[in-house]
Amino acid sequence: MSSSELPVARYRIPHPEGYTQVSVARIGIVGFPNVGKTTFFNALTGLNAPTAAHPFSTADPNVGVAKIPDPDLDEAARLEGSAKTVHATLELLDLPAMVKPGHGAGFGARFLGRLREMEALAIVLRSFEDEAVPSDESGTDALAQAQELLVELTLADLEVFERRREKIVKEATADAGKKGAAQAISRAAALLEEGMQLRTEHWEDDQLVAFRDMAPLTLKPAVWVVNVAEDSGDSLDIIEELETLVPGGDTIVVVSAQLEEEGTLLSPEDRRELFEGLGLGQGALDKVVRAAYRAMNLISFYTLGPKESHAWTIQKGARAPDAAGKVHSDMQRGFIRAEVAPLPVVIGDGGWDEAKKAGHVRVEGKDYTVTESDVMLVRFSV
Ligand SMILES: Nc1nc2c(ncn2[C@@H]2O[C@H](COP(=O)(O)OP(=O)(O)OP(=O)(O)O)[C@@H](O)[C@H]2O)c(=O)[nH]1
Ligand SMILES: [Mg+2]
Repeated sequence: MSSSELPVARYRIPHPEGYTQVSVARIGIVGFPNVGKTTFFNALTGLNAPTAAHPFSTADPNVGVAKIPDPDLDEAARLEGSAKTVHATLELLDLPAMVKPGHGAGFGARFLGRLREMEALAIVLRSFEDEAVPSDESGTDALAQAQELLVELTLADLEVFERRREKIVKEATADAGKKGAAQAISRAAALLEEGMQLRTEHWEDDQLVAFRDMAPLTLKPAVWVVNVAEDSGDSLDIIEELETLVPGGDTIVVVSAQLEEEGTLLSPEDRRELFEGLGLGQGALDKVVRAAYRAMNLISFYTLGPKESHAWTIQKGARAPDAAGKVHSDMQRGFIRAEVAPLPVVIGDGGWDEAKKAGHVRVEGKDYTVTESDVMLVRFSV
């Protein structure tokens, strides 16, 4: 698996209006026909969108929500006796299949616009063999599919960048203020022409802003999902080979989408037993969701209490008042200070009050940068 330590911040186009404008994290699922995209979508969302053993069974996108697994939140809610537990979520979009080069016109290309609205991509590669599920439109060679999809995504971006380059280079001759943007767009177009993914390059914030309304697909962090047969276990060879092919910082996970979908029907205990028996550990869904979350540069912070224990999503680097604003706009407006302690410490102490007694709760002001797993109690006045 690619390292989670790699900087991912640069993939994100900075938002001029700041952190509070960050919407829900959205992931688009892409891949060739019959690779298990919808099966994977169902496994993540617990929904029951139709799947079929014939290609192009998905003609319209499916939309759903995946709950981020969070055993620490569950444990904290238990300690606080919370009436309700609210997990962080991801929004998923399951798209009609892309078409292999030379296989005619398909649905996929028509939906690339929808894909541009996503914060990250989950690219599904078929590695399972199954006579009942034709593979003519995809093949079962995950590496070949990855290579072809990298090309498709690059070409899709190139088309948009070439058009923009022509326009902005002209405009920049009359308007010196557009020179920087014209240069950035020209450089990006040249890289795409060479077949490079834009996320493999370093871009300054103002250059990323110049790309903003094109929402380049090759700038989005990707999670590569290798869909293997049920009895394959963790196929490490595929991961190693794929790592040489995909941009550094992308994540690779191996799943059996079918098994994961079946797993959603079992009790948590039975599911664990099944997965461990097959050498799949916790199952891959946790891995996928977490990887995507990390790739989008998002962190969780928590509010705990008897009414509700809640995991909130915010962009890395956000300050305490921005976090408070996620919970309630009044809390941001009237922010005075926040009491803060890491969730594992709170759990170790046996709850928030106990953590306070133990002297583990700090007081932070409005310049405090929220860190992963902070529990926050906001003091405010409006
Ligand atoms: N053996 C096996 N079959 C699978 C696996 N994942 C999906 N399938 C089957 O493959 C067929 C296609 O799955 P879908 O999830 O519909 O695939 P898709 O990529 O969404 O297909 P399109 O929407 O048509 O592009 C279905 O019959 C699934 O049951 C798997 O891991 N192993
Ligand atoms: Mg489908």
